Amino acid sequence: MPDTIFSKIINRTIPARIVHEDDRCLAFHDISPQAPVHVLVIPKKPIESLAHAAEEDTDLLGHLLATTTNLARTLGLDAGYRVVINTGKEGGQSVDHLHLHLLGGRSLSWPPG
Ligand code: DGP
Repeated sequence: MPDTIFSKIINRTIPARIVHEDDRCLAFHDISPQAPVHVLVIPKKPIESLAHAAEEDTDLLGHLLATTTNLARTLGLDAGYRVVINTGKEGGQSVDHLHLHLLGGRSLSWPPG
């Protein structure tokens, strides 16, 4: 998988406002926030998209979700939040490194565009 902007954030080649890091994932504020809280949670393992996750990534996917909900708690999103994984071209994915969007801090409409 070719390098993406997110692998550069992982290896600190480019800066980001990091809110969480552990051995398997990194979370940082989105550069173009769509809500008062908009954080991206990414695996350190370079997985291109959710569609590219393999059976062996099942624990990692669970860890990403658990990390996201822990962050929602620590960021004070007690009234609710949304977790989005854009996948592929028609899914609106623009960076080819799996990422979870954590959005909150305002009332979110549905359905998305
Ligand atoms: P998606 O469209 O689902 O692939 O979302 C990619 C997100 O990544 C988008 O909301 C903007 C964010 N993003 C792109 N480049 C950067 C960057 O250099 N730094 C940060 N923090 N976020 C970025």
